[in-house]
Amino acid sequence: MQDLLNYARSVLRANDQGSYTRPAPGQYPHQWNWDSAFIAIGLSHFDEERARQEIRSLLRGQWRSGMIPHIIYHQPSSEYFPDATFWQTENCPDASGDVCTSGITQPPVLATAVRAVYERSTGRAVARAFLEEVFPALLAYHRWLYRERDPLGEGLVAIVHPWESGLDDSPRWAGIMDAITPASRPAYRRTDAVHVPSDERPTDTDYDRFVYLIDLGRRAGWDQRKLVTESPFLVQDVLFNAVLHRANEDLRVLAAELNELADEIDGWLVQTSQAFANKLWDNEGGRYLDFDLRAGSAIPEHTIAAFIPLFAGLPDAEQARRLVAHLQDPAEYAPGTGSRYYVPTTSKASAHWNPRRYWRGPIWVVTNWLIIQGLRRYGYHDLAETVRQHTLKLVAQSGFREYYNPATGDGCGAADFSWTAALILDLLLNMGSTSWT
Ligand code: 2M8
Repeated sequence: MQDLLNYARSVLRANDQGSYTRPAPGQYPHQWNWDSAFIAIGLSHFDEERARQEIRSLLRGQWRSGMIPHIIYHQPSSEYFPDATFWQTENCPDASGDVCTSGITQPPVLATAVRAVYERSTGRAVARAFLEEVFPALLAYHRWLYRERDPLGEGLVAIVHPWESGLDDSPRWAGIMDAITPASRPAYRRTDAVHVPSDERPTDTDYDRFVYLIDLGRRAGWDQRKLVTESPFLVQDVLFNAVLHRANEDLRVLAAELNELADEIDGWLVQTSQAFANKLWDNEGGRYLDFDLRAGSAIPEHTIAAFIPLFAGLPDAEQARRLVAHLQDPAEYAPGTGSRYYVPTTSKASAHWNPRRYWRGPIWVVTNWLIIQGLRRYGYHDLAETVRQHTLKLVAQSGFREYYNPATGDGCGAADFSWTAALILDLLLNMGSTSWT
């Protein structure tokens, strides 16, 4: 255990760029939104001030509208595509004037991370001052999400680009992406496959469509109303909304700490939980499904996203039982046919299942961590412990990689990965607990 802890800390130190932590050397030189939130959770175990710094540097990129972008470009780098200039966010009056950013967001884990950092802090006065400093920014972010991205006003936020989901080439997006014909799109050159074998990354066909959707945003001047009206990709994503709901629970606790009025947050909590029950729950299949707002129908793809509502306390006990049955089915996610470790990101029964390619099958420590927290919350402690042991075994065997082949345990993608290290620290030091302290 001590070796893994030291190794995890050394990976975070090596990726420390001064005020922010890059996800990995080479492949990801900038600051990513949800990576930094998870990194702050890891840092909070051994360097509280650096954890606060991680969050402050992310907030430097917050837009005047409240949006927190998915990438903050604190410094130029030719190693990553798209670079800072590609987004043309300078054409958007809402954009941050302070630092270059992308034009889209990512799963809003930040309030959850702030709560963890706040509650773990030993110096209470400093922690309190930090909370007072960042709380308005968190509230502005959540307000932006519900104001600009909930076109039906039903408590479900829509994403306009697969990168906003964090699970970029998830099979959930395949149908929509395949139907897009990227007739005209800017010229570009991928850099990701320089660092990582191309069969572990999204395909060129995926990238053409990722770029096409960025270009739509550029041409709309990142005007959210235009994007929501025009984007062929407009999805109420189960994972994104579950993470947001959990972040609202955490924001609610932080509001109470500061004696802030919380009626607005309470309203979001009620509305989102009703929408999960009435719209996203597929009673026949016993799981949650994303909703494609353009097509006006649910997306019938089975992936790990269906389990993330456990992390947010959204399912009732029976729904949780049905979700756990999928998780324990060797034909889908449990070790058995075609895999040896928990938890592949895509069901093995999916036509898109691929144990090496990015979000189409490999195990990610970040999704395992979310599932472990969810299982603990619902009292499935034995299964949570099994998933934790599998996760530790993968890193002990193959290092702190970006993702892992569930059939062999081999590491895939980038090496020395920050959120892998950060969340392994949390899994080692916060055993069995559902609270942050
Ligand atoms: C991956 O996404 C970026 C684009 O945002 C990429 O592939 O270039 C995803 O795994 C995403 O969830 C993650 O935040 C990011 C950095 O680790 O990499």
